[in-house]
Amino acid sequence: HEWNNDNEYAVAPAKPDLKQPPKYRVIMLNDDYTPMDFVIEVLENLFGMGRERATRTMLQVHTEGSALCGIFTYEIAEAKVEQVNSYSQSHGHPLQCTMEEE
Ligand code: NFA
Repeated sequence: HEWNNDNEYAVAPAKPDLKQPPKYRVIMLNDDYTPMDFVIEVLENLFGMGRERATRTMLQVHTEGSALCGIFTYEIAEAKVEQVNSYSQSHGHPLQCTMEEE
């Protein structure tokens, strides 16, 4: 049958590779110092949120300690984290994001 080819070696039948690439959550972390308006600006400009969603997400970080900013491939998630962290640092704020595999 299909495990026996003409060359007398047992070869597994090829199966279609339907695997999706792994995804990563980008999580924003609360701190005591970053101004709320700055956090909203970051969520709007780096995560494409509108003002209402950005405001709700900022408040969730503020009250719960963290919130989801988005779900991305590894490379995009890594770039978002780096952009948030370096932009915040360059403006003298401790705001940080991290990433975790879904
Ligand atoms: N906790 C910050 C403050 O009281 C606001 C903040 C929200 C910081 C979300 C970081 C993330 N100024």
